[in-house]
Amino acid sequence: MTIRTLCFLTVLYMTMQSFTADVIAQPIDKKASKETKALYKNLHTVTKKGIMFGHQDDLAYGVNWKYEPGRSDVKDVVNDYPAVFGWDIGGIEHDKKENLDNVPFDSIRNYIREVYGRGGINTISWHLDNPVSLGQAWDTTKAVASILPNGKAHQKYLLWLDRVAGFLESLKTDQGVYIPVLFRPFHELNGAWFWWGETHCTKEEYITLWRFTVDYLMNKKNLHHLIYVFNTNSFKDEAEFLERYPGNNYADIVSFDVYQFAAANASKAALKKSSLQFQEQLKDNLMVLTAVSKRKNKPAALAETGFEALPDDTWWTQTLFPAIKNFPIAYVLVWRNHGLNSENKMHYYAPYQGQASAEDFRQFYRSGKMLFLKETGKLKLYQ
Ligand code: BMA
Repeated sequence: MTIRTLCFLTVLYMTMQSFTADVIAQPIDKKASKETKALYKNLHTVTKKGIMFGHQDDLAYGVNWKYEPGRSDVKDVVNDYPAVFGWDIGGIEHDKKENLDNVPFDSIRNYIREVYGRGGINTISWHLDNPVSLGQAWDTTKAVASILPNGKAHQKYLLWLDRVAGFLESLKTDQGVYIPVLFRPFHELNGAWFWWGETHCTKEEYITLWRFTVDYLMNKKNLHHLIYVFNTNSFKDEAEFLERYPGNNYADIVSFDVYQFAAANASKAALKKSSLQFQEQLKDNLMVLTAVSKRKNKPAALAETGFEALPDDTWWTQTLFPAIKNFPIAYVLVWRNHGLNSENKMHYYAPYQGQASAEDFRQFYRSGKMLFLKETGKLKLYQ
């Protein structure tokens, strides 16, 4: 090979590399901030290192405590924080001071700043009330068509979006840098429990709502620090997963939620059976998700999972870990540690100090595959 050919091939190779990197790295928002673009690129590459662990409302409260600065049930167990922190802004649409789970929005903003400062990731969901009946997100009175352009409640929806935008706009550092957020609105879209769920609106209505929302936040409100997370509940096949996908120009991350359930006081045998069923469903869905993720060049995530009150003390190493470990997903997030709820039932998904699965969670932590904040803090996810 002549020197000229060699030079030509080297330049060609480098150009192709940078082209591939470019294609991988771009969020749907062409004007995404520098930090948002960097985070998005890193969500693609983090899978080479492992799977980030996430927890909803982690810094706000845990089982038997609330609002203790620096505390986290996860940290109490493994001496490290999660890498991903979930927050919910349900209630912001009414300009409330607190979200639907009574966490003050001012505190959420501060936690989000804290997480960013430590190199962690914030994700926001929105359990917004039903805009027609004003019942909660679980009130399935028909509403989607009404809030679309020309619908009766469209102006109300714009006001609600203005309030969402106001909160998102306020997520800045002291230096005025916008803190990137993985925004996951209208989640679990193929379920029947939310008013935006599959049985309560048509495919066209859902997609129009999604696209309208993204366009409004991005172009009307000029928010350029959002990474949009498309999210279903568990599904039977790829066709179901993608049925209401808004298109490659409208989603950055593909994800789904799935929980394990078992009867109260289930026997060991019943727990085993439920674990096997859960693993089968999870692996089957992750197979589809990661194939879609690869094809579309969009990072994948298990956006919510868990087994309420962790009745299985080896759930982390024997159920969750074996099911997820071989899949290239950016993160897995478990739901909130509320503690005793109004129905006198324990509602939590991460272990706390002394909880039966705590030792198993420490093993899960030590697997080397799961990434927590000490590790992701070093990865410089925003650069
Ligand atoms: C649900 C439960 C509810 C909560 C809602 C929004 O899964 O945890 O108690 O209000 O999420 O966080």
